[in-house]
Amino acid sequence: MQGETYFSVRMRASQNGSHENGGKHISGGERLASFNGLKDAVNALLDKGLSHSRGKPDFMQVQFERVDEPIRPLQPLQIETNEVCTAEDGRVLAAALLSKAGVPAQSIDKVFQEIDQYSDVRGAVLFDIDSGKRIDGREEKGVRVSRLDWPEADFAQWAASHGAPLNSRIKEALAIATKVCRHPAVIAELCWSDDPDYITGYVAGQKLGYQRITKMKEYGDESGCRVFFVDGLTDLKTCIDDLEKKPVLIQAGGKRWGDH
Ligand code: PML
Ligand code: MG
Repeated sequence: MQGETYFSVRMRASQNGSHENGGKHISGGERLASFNGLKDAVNALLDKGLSHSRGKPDFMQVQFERVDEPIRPLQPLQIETNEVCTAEDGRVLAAALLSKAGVPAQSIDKVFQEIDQYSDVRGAVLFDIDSGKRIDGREEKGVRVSRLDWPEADFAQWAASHGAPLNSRIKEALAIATKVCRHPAVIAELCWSDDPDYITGYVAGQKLGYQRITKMKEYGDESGCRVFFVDGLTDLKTCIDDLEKKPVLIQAGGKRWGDH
């Protein structure tokens, strides 16, 4: 993506004070926008943070900054939806899919044992399958995948042609999974929402695609997770930097972003 200047726009909202002062995480969001699109992006993120099932925020930060690196266009991962009846079935299926993606059984078991601790992490946990340990060292902050977006018109076309709901949650989650699974050190991602009214989660991998699982927890439960399984990581700082800062735009159709 060349020519126009783009900006990374980020929002985070919490309750009972800011995140760093122990507030409860309510919502976060990321966009990439041209200068003319900044107002819409900021307004969309403001709306997202203000109308959330996790509660009303009393702290919000919305910031934007110019992106100097070229933006990489990526095709979204293939999507599939797996219907399950119970959260237990969902987690068993998630474990099988992680195994199919190449995550060893010991790492899968360890992550599911530690999953309650991971629900306090605002971003993602980086779990190394060699050492069988969490390695990001970011405590409650975790790794915040940023600088990514999927333009609405392209997403709408993609959703119509894949029979997928026109839902910004899917758009955002599939964009994250696509960016993260493209990283050479990432084997797979496991995620489900921390929102009490949303129980679908997914396992994703570059070959596996984006495998939605319709029930990963019970309604009312506010614990979610996002875990990136990594292998052969030689430089942790660069990997975190890539996930957080390398700009990516999801583009399912042939049209260049910015074309009209
Ligand atoms: C989230 O809401 O934070 C994650 C949502 C994951 C599942 C999205 C989907 O339905 O595919
Ligand atoms: Mg959430």
